[in-house]
Amino acid sequence: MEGDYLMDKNFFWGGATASYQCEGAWDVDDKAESMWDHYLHENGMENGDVASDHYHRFEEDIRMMKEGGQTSYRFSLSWPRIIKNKAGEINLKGIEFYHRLLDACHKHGIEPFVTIYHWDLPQYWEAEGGWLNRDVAYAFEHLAKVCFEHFGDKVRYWTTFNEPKWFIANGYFIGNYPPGLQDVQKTMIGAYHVMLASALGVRAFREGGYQGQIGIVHSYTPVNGVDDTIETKIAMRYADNYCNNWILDTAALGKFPIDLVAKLAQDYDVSFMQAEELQVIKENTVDFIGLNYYARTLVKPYTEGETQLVFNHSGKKGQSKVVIKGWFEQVKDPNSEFTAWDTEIYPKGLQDGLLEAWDRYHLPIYVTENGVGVREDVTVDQVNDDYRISFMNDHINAIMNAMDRGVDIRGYYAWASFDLYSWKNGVEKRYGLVAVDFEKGQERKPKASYYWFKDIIESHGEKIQRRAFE
Ligand code: BGP
Repeated sequence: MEGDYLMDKNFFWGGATASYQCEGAWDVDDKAESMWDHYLHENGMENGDVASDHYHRFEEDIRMMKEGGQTSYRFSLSWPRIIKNKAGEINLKGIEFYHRLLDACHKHGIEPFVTIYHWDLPQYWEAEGGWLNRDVAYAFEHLAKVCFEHFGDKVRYWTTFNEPKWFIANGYFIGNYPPGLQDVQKTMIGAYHVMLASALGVRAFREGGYQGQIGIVHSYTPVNGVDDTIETKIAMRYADNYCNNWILDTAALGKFPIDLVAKLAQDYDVSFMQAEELQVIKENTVDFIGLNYYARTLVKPYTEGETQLVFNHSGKKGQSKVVIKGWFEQVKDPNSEFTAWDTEIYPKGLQDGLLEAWDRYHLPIYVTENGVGVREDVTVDQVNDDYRISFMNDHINAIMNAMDRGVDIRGYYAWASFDLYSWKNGVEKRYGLVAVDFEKGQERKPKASYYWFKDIIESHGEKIQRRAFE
């Protein structure tokens, strides 16, 4: 095939994490409670109180990134660790923690790639309605300013939000994440406030004249249809608007998809969209986009029945279902392989998605998460995760194929740098390049994939086994 593409030496290779999923230390050093702390404690569920104890072990974790040849680390800042209360008071102990973490990155030559919000809203804001409350968008703007002011000289790559689609749909429409609602009107309001908050963050970044660039991270599920009929094409557009366009169009082009707004306006109230705020969204688009890729969305036209949104958090195959009444139905490709959590393994979707995103937005792209979650026995000397190696190989190959066709891709982050807490799936769903033995004193041991990744990075991608998809 064309092009043995070598990544240039500025291409970022790394892993990603999120504050709630790895830091632990949930009530240490004056950290406030997050909505996830509250929700999981209230419901007596497995939680991230300790997680991977990254709060106390970040030095070791970052040293291992360096030793694994990695050049960048994507992580998020915990809002309730940084801001104490609704009045916006700063917790200096939280600020100092992130200074130590950033210093450790720089000491090891690791470029920090920082997410401002990865889902851990302070509970003091959730108690006021969370993302349904317009004030929260402006509180996010304050948080963003505090972060830029304190960390601006140590960070060159910022993103406002991780995956608006995922935490808004799960929290307000599907109901499997806090605050656990199933309400379309509220989903729309929450989605709007998040996209407004993102634009306010971009505006604060630009007005402050800080170094570097700012983007947004999206949970990208490129849409395919089961056939070429006009009905399927219509279903695909609905699915694309639901899954992707309301985030990427809005962040990159400065406007919500007009057909989506028109469709929703038929049955719901859209008067919460205010002209001055839409102007802020229009004027403050991102410098780049981050795409998290796990799988595509394969759809057929809606046939009958009520909306059904069932997610598999048990790791027992065959439970998930997505039907949105009047819009589309998600289907499973019988020829594909699926994980125990019903995630399709489909590397071609990443290539297709990158080409599509480039075509639509023409902005630099970072693949900000990609990985496979499985049960693993971590008591062995070394986890031989050949399935992860083949998964990563095939997805990096997809990236290289897209680069060969001219897409400007600037980094690849494995999810995750090390094993961590997987939201409603607990810690049994493992994604890390490094095994963490949660039972045995948080012991860290690199998996086979960690060494494989090191080899790939040192070869600048040359050792990826290439193949064309068509
Ligand atoms: C993304 C999130 C991550 C991470 C990952 C895997 O949506 O940004 O936080 O958790 O998915 O998902 P899960 O842990 O649910 O398997």
